[in-house]
Amino acid sequence: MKERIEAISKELEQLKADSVAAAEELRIRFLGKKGEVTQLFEEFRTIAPEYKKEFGRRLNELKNLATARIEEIKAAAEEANNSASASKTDLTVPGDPMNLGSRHPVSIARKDILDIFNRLGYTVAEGPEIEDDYHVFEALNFPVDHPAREMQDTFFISSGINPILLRTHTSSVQVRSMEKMELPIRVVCPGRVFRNEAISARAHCIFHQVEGLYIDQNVTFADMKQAILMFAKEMFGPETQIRMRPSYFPFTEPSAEVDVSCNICKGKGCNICKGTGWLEILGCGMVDPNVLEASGIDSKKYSGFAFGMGVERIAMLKWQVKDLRNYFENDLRFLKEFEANL
Ligand code: 2U9
Repeated sequence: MKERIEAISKELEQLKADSVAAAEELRIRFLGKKGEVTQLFEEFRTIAPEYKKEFGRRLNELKNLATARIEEIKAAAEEANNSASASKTDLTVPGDPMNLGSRHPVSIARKDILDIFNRLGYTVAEGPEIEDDYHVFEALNFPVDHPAREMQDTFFISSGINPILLRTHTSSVQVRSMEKMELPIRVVCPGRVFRNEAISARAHCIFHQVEGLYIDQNVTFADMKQAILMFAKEMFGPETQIRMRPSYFPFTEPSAEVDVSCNICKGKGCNICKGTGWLEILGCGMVDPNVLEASGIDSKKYSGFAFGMGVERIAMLKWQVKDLRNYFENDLRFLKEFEANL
């Protein structure tokens, strides 16, 4: 009996079945009414009592092994059967449409802006959204009583000599670039900015900017005008013209606001440009000597220009988005409009 138990165990280890029916046949062969294992249980009745304990244990082990192995073989056969029927699937049936995501218009505009300045030799610099008063206001020549420094305009995190706040512009990143980079400097600084404003179709308390800074010897207003003209043509089309209007910022002198010719009506006047033929896209100016000196740059030897733009605004003008709030609502009907711009 011992030899038979061992032989059946060995055979069970090596068994295979190529169908569920073959697995069932194996079950009958070993565990059926007249099966090999069942037979051994019959013979067990006749063995001498002193062997009963040992063979009882061995026989139960054999039965458990046979049951487990045949279950395993059956499951494997079922699995093989399923994948064989899967391969009979009609591969010509059209697939279910897949919902592809798309880039957010603000991301697309940000990338387009950075790519253009990258081709002009500008590298990208980023910095913290939580900043100190020094890098956001003090180093940028903001007078102590400037309204931007008031609670109504800026989100403060702490008070004191050099309060911590949410940056209101990415100019702080250019200040940090001036502190650590070697001259000449040519950087563009993209990022989120925060202003304590009521939300409307044209303003939001969080928005995105790209600012730029170029500092070298003999940098002139004409260089700035040329860089901005190049940017405008690349962004809004080769026919685009620019005009500059005098303006004021604490950190630049002289300063200007830049308009592009309206590419909807080609300058004739329409409801997008409110009949003027022009659309404001950015502010710019020659870096104020006080700003250069605050970061340890000799303003007698070096000069530079800077510019700043709102990314949401650029994207509104490029794709005629009427309400800024669309950018923050994540309505798929709006976002899907930009699928083609990946
Ligand atoms: C340094 C020196 C000068 C950055 C500049 C502007 C003009 C400007 C606004 C446009 C719309 C911000 O998003 S907006 O509200 N920006 O008009 N920004 S010049 O000037 C700098 C920056 C850093 C060290």
